[in-house]
Amino acid sequence: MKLIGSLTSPYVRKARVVLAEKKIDYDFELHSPWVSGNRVSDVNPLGKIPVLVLDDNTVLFDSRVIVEYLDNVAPNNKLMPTLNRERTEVKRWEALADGVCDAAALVFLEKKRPVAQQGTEWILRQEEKIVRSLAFMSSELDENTWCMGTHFSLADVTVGCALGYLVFRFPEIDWQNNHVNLARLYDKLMKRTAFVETVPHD
Ligand code: GSF
Repeated sequence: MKLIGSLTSPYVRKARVVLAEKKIDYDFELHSPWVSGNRVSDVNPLGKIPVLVLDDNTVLFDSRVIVEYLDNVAPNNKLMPTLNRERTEVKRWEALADGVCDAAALVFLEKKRPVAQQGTEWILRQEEKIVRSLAFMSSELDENTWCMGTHFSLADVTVGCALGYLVFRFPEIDWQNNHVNLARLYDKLMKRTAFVETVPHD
């Protein structure tokens, strides 16, 4: 199988971390939807990465569909529970972490525009989502070892990628001191090979 994506996208990182945690071999093709002349929309009509191309040329997107597929394609190191209630809880963590990435990516893009054209209220609205979501994550994590309690799961992968994206694009956001338990979780995650090998960079 082949993963199409960039080295900066937190959603691509999520897929790469899952591939590594599941020890699945794949080809990685570097493409950014922001580079002119890119062919991402040839494979994904939404023009977004990540895209996973299966050996029979079936194309999968978005990252949530990709990681669920990957978790089920190999029986080892399960990242999503089978029980409906717990599975839903993991997916809620994922929705929250992806939502933080969505808001952060919007702010990043908005701030690339000329200052006079930037929507200050729009930026503030997105920043508030990030602040609230971090507080929610921290309160849900509480004193647990992992997001889901005692077991490492996809929830931790998604939170790690979201926090890593904030570290990468918004180092000025001091979530580490405001939420010490999230910082502890992040430090633990960053010791895993799958995270070390996928640290975002331009
Ligand atoms: C989000 C993918 C996305 O926005 C997912 O896969 O989970 N819900 C989707 N990817 C960005 C790349 S990133 O670095 O934020 C993307 O491809 N943006 C291009 C565009 O045209 O929006």
